[in-house]
Amino acid sequence: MIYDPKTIEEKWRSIWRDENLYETKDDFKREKYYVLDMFPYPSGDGLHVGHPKGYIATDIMARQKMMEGKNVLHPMGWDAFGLPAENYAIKNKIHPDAAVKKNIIRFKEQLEKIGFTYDWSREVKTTDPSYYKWTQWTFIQMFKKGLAYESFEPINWCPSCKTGLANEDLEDGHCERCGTLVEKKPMRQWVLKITDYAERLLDDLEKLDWPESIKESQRNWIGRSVGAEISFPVRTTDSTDETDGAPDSSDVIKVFTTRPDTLFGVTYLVLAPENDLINKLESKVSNFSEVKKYIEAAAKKTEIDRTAEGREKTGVELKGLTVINPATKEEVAVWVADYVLNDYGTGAVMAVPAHDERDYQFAKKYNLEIKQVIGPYCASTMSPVREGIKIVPRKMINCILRNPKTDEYACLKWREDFGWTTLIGGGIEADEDVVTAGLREIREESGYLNVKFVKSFGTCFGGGYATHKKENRFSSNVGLLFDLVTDKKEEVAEKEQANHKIKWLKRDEVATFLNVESSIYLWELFLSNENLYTGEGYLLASSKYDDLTTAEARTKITKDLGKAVIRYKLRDWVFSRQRYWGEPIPIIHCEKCGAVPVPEKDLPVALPEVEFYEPSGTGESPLANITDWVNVKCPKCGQDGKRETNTMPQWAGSSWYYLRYIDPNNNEALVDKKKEKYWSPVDMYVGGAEHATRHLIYARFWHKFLYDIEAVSHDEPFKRYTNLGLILAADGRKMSKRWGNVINPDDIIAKYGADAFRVYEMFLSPFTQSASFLESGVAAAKSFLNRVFILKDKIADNAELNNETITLLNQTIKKVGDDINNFKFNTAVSALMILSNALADCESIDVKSYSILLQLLAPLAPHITEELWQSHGNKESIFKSSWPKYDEKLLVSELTTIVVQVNGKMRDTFEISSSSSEEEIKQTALDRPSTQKWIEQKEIKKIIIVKGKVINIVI
Ligand code: ANZ
Ligand code: ZN
Repeated sequence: MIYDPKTIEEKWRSIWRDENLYETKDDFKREKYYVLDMFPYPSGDGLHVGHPKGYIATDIMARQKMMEGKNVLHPMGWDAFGLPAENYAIKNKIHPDAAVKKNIIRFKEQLEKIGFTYDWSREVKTTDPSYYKWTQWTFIQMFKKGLAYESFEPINWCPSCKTGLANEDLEDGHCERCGTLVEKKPMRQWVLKITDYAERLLDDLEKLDWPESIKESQRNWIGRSVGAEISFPVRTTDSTDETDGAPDSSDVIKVFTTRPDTLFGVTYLVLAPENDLINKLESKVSNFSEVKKYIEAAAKKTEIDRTAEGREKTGVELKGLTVINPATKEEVAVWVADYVLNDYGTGAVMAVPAHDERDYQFAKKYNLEIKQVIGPYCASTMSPVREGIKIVPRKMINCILRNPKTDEYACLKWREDFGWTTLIGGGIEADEDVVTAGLREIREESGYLNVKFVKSFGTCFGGGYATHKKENRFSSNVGLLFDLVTDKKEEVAEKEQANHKIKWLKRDEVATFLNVESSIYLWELFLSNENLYTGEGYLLASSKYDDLTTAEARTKITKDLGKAVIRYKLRDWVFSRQRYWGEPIPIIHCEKCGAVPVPEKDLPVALPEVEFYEPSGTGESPLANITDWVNVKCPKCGQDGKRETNTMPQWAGSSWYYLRYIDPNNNEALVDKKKEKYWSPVDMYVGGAEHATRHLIYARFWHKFLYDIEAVSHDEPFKRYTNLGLILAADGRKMSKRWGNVINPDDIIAKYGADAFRVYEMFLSPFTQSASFLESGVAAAKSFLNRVFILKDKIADNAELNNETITLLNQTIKKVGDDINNFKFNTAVSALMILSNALADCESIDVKSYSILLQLLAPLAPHITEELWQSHGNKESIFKSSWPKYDEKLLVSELTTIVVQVNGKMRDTFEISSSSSEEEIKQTALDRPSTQKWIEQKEIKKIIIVKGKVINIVI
């Protein structure tokens, strides 16, 4: 008999179906395993060979867990609402429901051929009224808890899809579906308060066995920022005001900052163009028409346009008013600029150009003051701070003395035993300002008398151990630039001369000459002329907060002058769509009672038939035109009311489908409590990485809400999750109709069989990596299966495997089990190839060993293994057999060969159990006459043993 997948595969699939082999029972006494795929959209194109990769992996897992005796749940269903299905339906002029039905039949046909273990009696479809009844029910529970609310904020609007979108639906400011640039459009919408769950969504990531990369993208999406809210009182600069410039107590501008430590460096404030305060302040703003024009222009820009790095910043000052910096009591100008967004923080920013990149660019452009209040810490590496010794603070100056005629710079070379090379500098004395100190130091150290102060360009802190004073120093170092006017100079004192010499260097020689960190930092600062420092350090020019670390200062300044707050980047979930093909939002609007939820007994609110389901584009859903559906009585007061006509987004139904598989036909509850408790959480979930900050955030939120209302018993839905890498076309591109590179699994299976297809997709690459699909690889997988098939001819009654092969068999049992659990299917396949080759090399093989090979291969290639299993005397399915166990003792090969050397020359060999000790190896070697012959009773000086390999006897 030859290996013919066609007859084998169809035969077994029909037997499995007849025997209900994959029916999952709620057998609460057995240990459960719930393995889940992200369910597909049944699109009109059907499956290509890339789609089943994850399904094959979970199927392998499911089959292996079945063989381990677990009660396995491995369901499948359809995510059939939403834009893809609707757009397909519009394009092909069929009702979305009819299109979905047709597409599902096609998908199922394709999936069936691959030989999956789905229990189709648990199939769910998000578009079934009996399913979306519970999507609507959950919405109503959220509404009752204040978590679903109506909002009129401007939202993302896709002009091509003609619907509002959530932030999660955007990719770089474009519609994730169609790629169109998204606009901001103010409109009424339903929003879910996912932000109430931000903290738990963030904290509970710790509990999850998920790839770190996915957790990290969720963390970034949630975007927790710890900071402070600080209030700046508004002051009108109109001096005729009788309050005479005193703060007008009614108006304050609140800002959110993550850097309250920079408060003393605030040189202006910025409001977002949409900030309501601007209109409130209208009467005080003397150039309001100019401001208004700017705001109108900003409204036309996208968020990406406004915030993209390196984009030219624009803004307009609000003339006629200032605010008071609560720390310095100084007046600060207020601007409106579109680099500030209205929906983050308070929509207002305290600008600190010396320490914030965006503010810096803005200040440069509009010539606003840049005031340094943080200095970096430059630790000395030549003489590091020593533990446990007191730290003496010092105020110092570092001078760059320039000869403008030659562009040369005076530096100091210190005595050999100090070894320093620095700028000119020293401590500031009690009665001195920095310039006086600089002039004095230059005179003392270089003798030059005629120098001119140019500017002070920045400060840094330094720290190190001062050997000559036996103390640690913490210094602030102000950088000053001086120009040499004439070279008139006096004699430098002997004491100074003994310590250091002046060296004049060219501009490009200085950097390599200097070796003290603070000098190097200041020199580079001087060269770059960029007084922007965004890092941590110590405070300066901040009165009583001077010399505090930035971290200490954040706490202190927040406490004294602000209020600690935590902000999240996560926004509430814009939950309504102005489209037809979605779950109707179960709300009735009543003039008297407002928004009233549909009574639970009236659920589901079924999606009515319409004549035209194309979006209107006006922001109204096509449902708005069906008057007899829209007009209903208010459930509360009985007066005339109107149904909500927005529908839910595509992500609604997919946020909880995994719960419905547990109890798909329940009409009384979303899921039965006992069943839920047994099956939850999902043990293994597999899907695409693109869902990291969409579905996987929404589902976690939805689930946590259900947990809070005690509808489910666990607070996280998916215990373990893994990404899958894409399968690309042979040309390295994604498979797509557009590129004409789609391969249909039906064709591959017709040619090579489903088992070869499955084995190939798993062998192709590590599971999480992408790789190109090559038909030649499927052919190779088929010939591997063929080798297993013909191996059966080697089975003999009294066959016994040699020790080496027994070891390999045990190793393979362990490896394949571990690999499947760790999603390393490619190495599981190669281990099985090695084993089958080793068996092929044997004279004959016993039926038991052959059966083990079949069992190990069964999850990957279920049809061929079932065929061979049952044709070798087994009456029941291979998937009802127990997963093979390995013998720990047999994992290392039993005997190893030891080489005996005498004085490094090989003289003998012998075999010994590989688990034997060094002492045993030594004794065995010495007892052997063939070894003794070479030792000749001489004294043994030393014995060296290389475990498992060599014993060297030195005489
Ligand atoms: C002053 C400051 C000084 C800031 C400094 C930073 C550095 P994250 O970390 O992303 O939360 N900011 C606050 N609200 C903003 C808004 N609506 N639009 C644009 N920018 C806004 O960012 C918080 C920082 O972003 C805040 O801290 C604020 O600038 C700015 F040396 O305040 B910072
Ligand atoms: Zn779109």
